[in-house]
Amino acid sequence: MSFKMHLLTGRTVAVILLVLLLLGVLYSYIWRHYRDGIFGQEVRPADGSSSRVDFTIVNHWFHLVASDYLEYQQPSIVQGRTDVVTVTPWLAPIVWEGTYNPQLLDSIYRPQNISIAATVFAVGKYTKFLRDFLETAEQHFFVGFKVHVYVFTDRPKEVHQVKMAAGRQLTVVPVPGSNRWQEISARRMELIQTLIEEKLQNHMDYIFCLDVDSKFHGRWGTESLGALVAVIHPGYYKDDRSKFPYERRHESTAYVAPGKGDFYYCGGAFGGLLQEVHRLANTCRTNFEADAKKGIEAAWQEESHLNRYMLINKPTKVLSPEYLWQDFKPRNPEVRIIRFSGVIKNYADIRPNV
Ligand code: 5GW
Ligand code: MN
Repeated sequence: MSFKMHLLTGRTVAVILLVLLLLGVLYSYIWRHYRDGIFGQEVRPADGSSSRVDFTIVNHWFHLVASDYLEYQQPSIVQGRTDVVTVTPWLAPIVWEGTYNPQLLDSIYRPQNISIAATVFAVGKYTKFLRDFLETAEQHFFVGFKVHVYVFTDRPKEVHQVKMAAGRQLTVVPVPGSNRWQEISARRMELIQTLIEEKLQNHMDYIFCLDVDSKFHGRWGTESLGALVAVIHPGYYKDDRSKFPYERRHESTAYVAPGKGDFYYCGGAFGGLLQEVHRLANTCRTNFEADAKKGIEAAWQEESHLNRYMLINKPTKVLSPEYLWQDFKPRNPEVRIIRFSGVIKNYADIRPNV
């Protein structure tokens, strides 16, 4: 033993110590990033054990902490809805009435103190839809949660003052008017991107981008939360993919080949985590602009780009057509509740002459 000790010269010892020190620094560096960056903020568990110093590493969408006290109906593993499909082939839930327990979900998300941003555009005569949209959002959209609605409009004076519950607020963002829908449409994604970059980062967790010509009729809440959230278009959900109105010209960046496509999603509602929606908005805007340079406008403008995006970047949660119906459509039996629906509008009356 003592013979071996002699072999450890002073230099060897120094090298070993240096390596150990480097490993220590590396370890604490990785741990800090692991804790703060990848897995989100520290959140205390919701089980009342707040005096303990420990914290649970929570990411809103995969670490779900339930209260020990809530009683709820036993979930079944063999009985459930059989009239609709409730999961995608890539295993994202498809949200239908009867597939989730709203009290349970709210009890999971409330202690996380999440905030939800909502954007809505009301350019030109579309301001007339704002009042109903905002009033019904108060009644049905994330009730009991922190909600910040951003109204983008060229007519700020026409924004109706709606009484909002505590923790909920509205911000009017002035934007230039336009007579061209193409411009309004292109700018929507750009404005969403800038809003996330300049105002929302570090303040909000989730964002939903919604059409203004619609009203809430039923709950839209925590069941809709996911990293990337898309809504099935009510007009095509029983159709073969060959009938989906995707952009079919190769020249467009929104091109979807025949024989491809999962669902047809609507442009009137989408959302998710800030970073995911930021990426979506950025991609769609860039593609929209690339098309415009070539003189191409996709079949359904940003809806086409959204569908192309969602084909490649699969949504982690899909909302059934309950989440965007159309008032003129009779309700189908599998749609047990209409939560959000587009109102019937007189196009000649509200749209600018193009
Ligand atoms: C829409 C179509 C043609 C010309 C202008 C518009 C338009 C849309 C407008 O003048 N002002 C406006 O604020 N928008 C925003 O874009 C609204 O938030 C609207 O809900 C959204 C999508 O347009 P929609 O609702 O007319 O499209 P559809 O497919 O729901 O009928
Ligand atoms: Mn609409």
